[in-house]
Amino acid sequence: MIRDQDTMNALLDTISRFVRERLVPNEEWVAEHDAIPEDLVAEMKAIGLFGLTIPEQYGGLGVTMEEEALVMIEMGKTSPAFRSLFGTTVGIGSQGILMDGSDEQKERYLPRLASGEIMASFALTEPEAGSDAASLRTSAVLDGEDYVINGTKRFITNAPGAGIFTLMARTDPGTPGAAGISAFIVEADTPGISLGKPDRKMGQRGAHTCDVVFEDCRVPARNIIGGKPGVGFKTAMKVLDKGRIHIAAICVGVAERMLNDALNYAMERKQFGERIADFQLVQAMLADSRTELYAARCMVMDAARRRDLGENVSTEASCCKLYASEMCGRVADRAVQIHGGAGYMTEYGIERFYRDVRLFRIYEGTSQIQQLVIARNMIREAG
Ligand code: COS
Repeated sequence: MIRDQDTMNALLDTISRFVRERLVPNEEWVAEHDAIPEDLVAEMKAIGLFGLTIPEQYGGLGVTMEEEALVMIEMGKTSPAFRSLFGTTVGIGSQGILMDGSDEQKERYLPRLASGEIMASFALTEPEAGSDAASLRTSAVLDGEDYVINGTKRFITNAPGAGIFTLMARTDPGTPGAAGISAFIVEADTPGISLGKPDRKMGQRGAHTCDVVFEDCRVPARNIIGGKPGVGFKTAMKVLDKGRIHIAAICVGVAERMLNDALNYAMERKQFGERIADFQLVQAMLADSRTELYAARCMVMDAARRRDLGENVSTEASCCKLYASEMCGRVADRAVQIHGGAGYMTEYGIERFYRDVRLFRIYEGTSQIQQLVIARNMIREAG
């Protein structure tokens, strides 16, 4: 749902210009220095990117899912590390508070997230609990007015800069699986929290992940999201349903960028006396990419609109994440292929995207987890 077409067009125009004029020229610098320049961070805040999904009453832009998808497609047209900087704050880090939090929790945290004063991270994954998220072991034991938290969270995006964590921990050790899990808002400066050393990754340099270790970390019981223990896994799953549409939209944007780069290269590069764009085998790669991209875009927009209408889009979100991330991987592969030897060379930039997009098929649920969610939902509905 688009609330006001003129306002939306103006926002998309601003973001598109920002991406073209400010982010694209800095892609190499970011990859080389593994950091995003402070002036760009300030500009992202000024545009409102950190508050994109946070309701206007808390100082955000309060975009709908359809609007969010359109913004993410634009943001996708540059290095994914830029999106990652605000992605956890507008996405998986904040949405649990928005969906299930109390009014007091919303008032306390959302305005500071919306302004970019603090960032939010989502702490679900553990060394022994990745795809099988419900097996997480981090414990939260009630002691007076507080829960005492112990455990390690792994590969936590934006943890080094986070002001708060949306943390999933087991409050009921006697209940295995999902029902014993609660979601907490944990302030990052709480004593007992330490960060692991920064992870060294295949790609997305400039986006930072690390372990977050909780040792006898005391968190007030009132920081359980919505004040309800035992429903944290469901909160996490609802957050991920939305996050999967967001990631799929990013995949569409990055694929558009890579395909555009490949097309431009194919129209300039000459071999056998002709532009390589005029060779049918190259055209096949361009055409297949365009077709798959169009399909992914249609899927994302449809799922986003349905979600805005209040439908349960768990299946559609997984379909989008599965298809768009796999599509993005295929487009990256073809884009490198069209560039030939240049595709393998750092200076052309396309090999960087090839490495960057590999993550999309893994995080916020691997392709295999999406397949599992889709098939399970089908079976449940048929039964
Ligand atoms: N929305 C709301 N509730 C949901 C839900 C959703 N999308 N998906 C599951 N639930 C509920 C279920 O209804 C169930 O509740 P009841 O027992 O009351 O019925 C509960 O959550 C447990 O669900 P389920 O039995 O399906 O859990 P499983 O452990 O079998 O598996 C998967 C769940 C595999 C789908 C889940 O662990 C998953 O998504 N894993 C990937 C995790 C991930 O994406 N990690 C990335 C980290 S963030 S980068």
